[in-house]
Amino acid sequence: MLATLPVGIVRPDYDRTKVRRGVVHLGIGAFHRAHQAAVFEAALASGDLRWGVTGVSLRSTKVRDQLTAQDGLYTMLVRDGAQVAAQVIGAVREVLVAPENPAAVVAALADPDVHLVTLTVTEKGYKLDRATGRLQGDDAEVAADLTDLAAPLTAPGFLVAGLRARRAAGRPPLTILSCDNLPHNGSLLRAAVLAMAAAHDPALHDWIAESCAFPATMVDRIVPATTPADVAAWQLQTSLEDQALVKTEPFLQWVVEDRFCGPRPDLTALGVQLTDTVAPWEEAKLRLLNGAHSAISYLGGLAGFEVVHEFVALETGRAVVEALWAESAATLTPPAGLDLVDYRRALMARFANAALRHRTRQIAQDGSQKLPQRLVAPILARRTAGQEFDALALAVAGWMRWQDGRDDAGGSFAIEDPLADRLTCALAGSTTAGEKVAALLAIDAIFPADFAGDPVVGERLRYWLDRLDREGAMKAMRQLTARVSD
Ligand code: CS2
Repeated sequence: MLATLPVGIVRPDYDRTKVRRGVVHLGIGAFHRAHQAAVFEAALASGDLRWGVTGVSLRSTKVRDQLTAQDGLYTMLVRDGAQVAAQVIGAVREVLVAPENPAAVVAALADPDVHLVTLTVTEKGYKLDRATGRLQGDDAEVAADLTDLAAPLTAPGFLVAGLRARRAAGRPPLTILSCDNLPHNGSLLRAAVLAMAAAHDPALHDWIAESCAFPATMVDRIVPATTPADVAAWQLQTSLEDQALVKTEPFLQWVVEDRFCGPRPDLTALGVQLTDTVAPWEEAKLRLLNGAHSAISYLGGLAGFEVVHEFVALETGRAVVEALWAESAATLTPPAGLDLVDYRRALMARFANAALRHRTRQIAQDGSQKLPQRLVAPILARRTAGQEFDALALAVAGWMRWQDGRDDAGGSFAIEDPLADRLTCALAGSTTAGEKVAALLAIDAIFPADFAGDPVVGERLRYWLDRLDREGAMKAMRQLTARVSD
């Protein structure tokens, strides 16, 4: 691949044969390849060759097959409107497919050269019950891993098996960085790992608790799924067929709690922000960027918008996003260095980046896992402060309406959500907005009791769901934004 690369494309200029394996990444999707892997690539490019990545796919063979065929190399296209910058990334040395060879994953985690583990396993990959904060007892994979770790199935299971092997071999502990969009992701991951370890070996549990580090992180970069059209367009332009190509925006942010238990690259020099408190960064990003994303995905998806930039190109779309931001921003305590006015302005420009073609359907996936931190938490904060929350309520009602599996034009789609069956069951027999809201609010894995039991919340959700049911998303959004500008 490198030999035939057109000029002008940044490529690894370090000796790839000398790169060591310093990082194991669980969940090697497009996001990792355009975010953390790009940072480790910069570490390698700076001459620190300790930070090659072993990627692990917990399910499918796709990324492994694609990357193996290209010696681990892939193109990262950074698109900003009409401008494109291309970089070939060489940081990923290999990809393991966990179900094919779980022992290889455990061995990688136990490798003495490995000091960092990063994870993008999505919200559902932590296998934690939101209501109790415990491992999901009714999950078959969790149950299997709690019994036997010979061939783990879950991310916490693999981590515990790997740490057990490290400890048995007298190797140093690991710093394990959750890079998923969850508040307090470090402590959540730590809780999942410790619960899994406790079920197997109390001494291992104590060793992990005392010596491993689980820093909280906030990760931010918009990385839409690569489409066959992206691959074809790049091939037409360069004659290179890159099935593992990723596309992204110029923006990249990684805020990491400064709590490591071993070696790390010079993260500050690589643009990573090290801090004592990630929470306010995380909260601002979850409520503003991700909250607006979810609102756009449901309301926009219902109204027939295929991609995010088309939604914000419309005045009503932008006004809905601004109304939601006005509500959510007031619930935040921004950290020093974060100006919310600038942040919102920059965010709108990022959403408007037409070259990304970020699909609303992609963002709509796994809503049950995303709603609590993105939309429910700011509503709760506004209720405590006695403030209105119509934009946020419309967004949650949009998610409720989405569960019909049918958009406003009658087009049908599948609900992609780990709780899809539960959602369908809950809604069976409900016809009115009131019945649907009551049925969905009863799911405590999504809605905490103080939210579900708040009559004002129930009333606003019924109001907006009824509007969405009767008149469609476009009219409901116009109604919301007309009120806002009153
Ligand atoms: C999106 C995120 O799909 C989604 O839920 O909101 O993937 C979003 O693009 C990233 O968090 C941006 O950093």
